[in-house]
Amino acid sequence: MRRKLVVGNWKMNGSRAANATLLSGIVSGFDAATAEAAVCAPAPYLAQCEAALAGSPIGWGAQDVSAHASGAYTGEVSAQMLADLGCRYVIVGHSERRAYHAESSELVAQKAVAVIAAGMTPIVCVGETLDEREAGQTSVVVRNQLAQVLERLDADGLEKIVVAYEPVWAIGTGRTATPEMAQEVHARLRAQLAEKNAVAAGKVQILYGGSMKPDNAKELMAQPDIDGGLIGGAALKAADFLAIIHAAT
Ligand code: 3PY
Repeated sequence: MRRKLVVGNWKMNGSRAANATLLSGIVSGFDAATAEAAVCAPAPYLAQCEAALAGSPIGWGAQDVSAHASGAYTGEVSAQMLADLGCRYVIVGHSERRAYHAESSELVAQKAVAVIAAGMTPIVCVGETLDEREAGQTSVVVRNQLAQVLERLDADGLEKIVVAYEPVWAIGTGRTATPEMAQEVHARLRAQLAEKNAVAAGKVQILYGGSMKPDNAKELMAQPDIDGGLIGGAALKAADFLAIIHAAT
């Protein structure tokens, strides 16, 4: 039985003062019996997350990572550095990175492998644009994005990833896939994982992302292959984030 996982993707938001309020609100209202939870903060605030969340079951993580281990890569942050800061998760391949930083699925796969090698869990994002959906390409697009990661993993590695399906047209737009639309893609992603290893596929958490909010979270997470959410804007208010976690029960 897979536990639900709710991860806040803060994107490039926050300040020390705002994070302190947000983190203490989440910690005081979180009930570990409901679901697993984590926040993915901008890199400069990871140490603040470590301090605020130490001793709490809530995990923290980063929103990106270098595919390289170390060396002359100015501005980059390695997986080992994130592991050193206590990160449990690293988001890789968010559509904003694919779109604004031209990240290919191959690079995303290399990042996922680096994260696993450093002992953390990559949250591998896949998703189609509106044009791709309207052209009937959704299945092909998300399959190809995930395939690059799966090629590099054995059954052991497969169990160490989380997948997030985030239709690009639903990110930051207020539009959400219907629970049925999301479930259809999640089921296909799980079938793709099962082609590699059926037992491991049954354990992988597949999150939905893209304008998940307190008022649509329950319906989405009630679907058999939706194992939680990767939350954007609603993760910036403790009450909303906690309401989404609560909806996972
Ligand atoms: C959103 O919901 O806006 C996201 O991109 C979550 O990652």
